[in-house]
Amino acid sequence: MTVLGARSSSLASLGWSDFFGDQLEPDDAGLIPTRIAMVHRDRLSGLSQSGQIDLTLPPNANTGDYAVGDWVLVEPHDQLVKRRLTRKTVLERRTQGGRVPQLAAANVDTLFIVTSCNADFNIARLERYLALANEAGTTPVILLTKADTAEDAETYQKQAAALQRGLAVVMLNPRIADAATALAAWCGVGQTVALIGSSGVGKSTLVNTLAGSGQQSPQQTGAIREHDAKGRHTTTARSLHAVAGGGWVIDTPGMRTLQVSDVGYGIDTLFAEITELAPLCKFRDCTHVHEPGCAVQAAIKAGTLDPERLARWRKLSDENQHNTPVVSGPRGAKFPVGRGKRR
Ligand SMILES: Nc1nc2c(ncn2[C@@H]2O[C@H](COP(=O)(O)OP(=O)(O)OP(=O)(O)O)[C@@H](O)[C@H]2O)c(=O)[nH]1
Ligand SMILES: [Mg+2]
Ligand SMILES: [Zn+2]
Repeated sequence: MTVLGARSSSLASLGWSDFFGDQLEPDDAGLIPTRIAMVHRDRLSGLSQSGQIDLTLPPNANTGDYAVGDWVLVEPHDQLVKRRLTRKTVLERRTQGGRVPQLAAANVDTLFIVTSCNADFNIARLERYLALANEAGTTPVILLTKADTAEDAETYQKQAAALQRGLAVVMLNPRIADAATALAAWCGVGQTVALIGSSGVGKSTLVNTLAGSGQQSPQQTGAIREHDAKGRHTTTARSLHAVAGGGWVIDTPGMRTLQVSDVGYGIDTLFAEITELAPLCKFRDCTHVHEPGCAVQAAIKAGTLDPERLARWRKLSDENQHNTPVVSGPRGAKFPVGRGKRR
């Protein structure tokens, strides 16, 4: 099955940059830089300058160790993956009950968080995606689909735009070519975007539109259930696709739940208006609940901070703390392990 817009490309147009070039050692001469394009349960395929390659996994390696978008160095005679290069960004998530984070995509510049103007739209869930994007070091953009089926699409747009400072929100219909024009700024040559969101919001439909009419639609799409707007999990694997005249887009299967862990930085960025007030509280370890001299509670009283936003910040921060493994440092001090980036 060909899932990729087969085209021979320069390394730069595949998303290669000095960040990866600087990792090459003299011994690596002769190995082929290859971008992981599809991860299956038992095999990997990649894209190099000369096109698509089926890759051979090194002994004892697992396909789960690789993410779509990863850069690897490949032996030319047997397509063996010799080495994976350090990631610029990585999107990973913990599934409910799962201990090992699942890799969603790597080396992504922009994360398109896709939601529909219907029962799928959920502010607390969008905030989870935003925390994940911020933590990973990717720029989040919210894409609002199915405005054509809603009467009050602007209300959705307003609510989404209020979730984070400077957040771009784009209302579009993934079924028409205008959608590609609206997203062109993020899809330039060498740029990589990933799509994330619930099943049925139109991610694969958008991939097909971004791929352009010049090639066969790379992705299958599926109708949603009318009564609750839920999708049918049509996409089951992650894959990389060429955007017509531009960069690359990663399609992912619709998510049911998103647990956060190790996204402290992502939450601080998302809730900047709360993060900025905390240093003004009287107590350094203020929980912003009952303490005297609390700048956050003062802002609530003054009407400059939304109490519901504070409640959601608390819930997400608590969950993050609960899910983030800690190690004991010197004198028993606890600090979180790792930062979720560049691995
Ligand atoms: N009316 C309308 N329908 C849309 C729009 N965007 C997508 N659809 C339809 O929504 C359905 C689901 O689209 P998909 O692209 O398969 O959704 P997905 O997000 O890839 O879903 P999974 O692969 O299950 O995660 C398809 O029938 C699309 O034609 C839109 O803006 N308006
Ligand atoms: Mg899909
Ligand atoms: Zn406080």
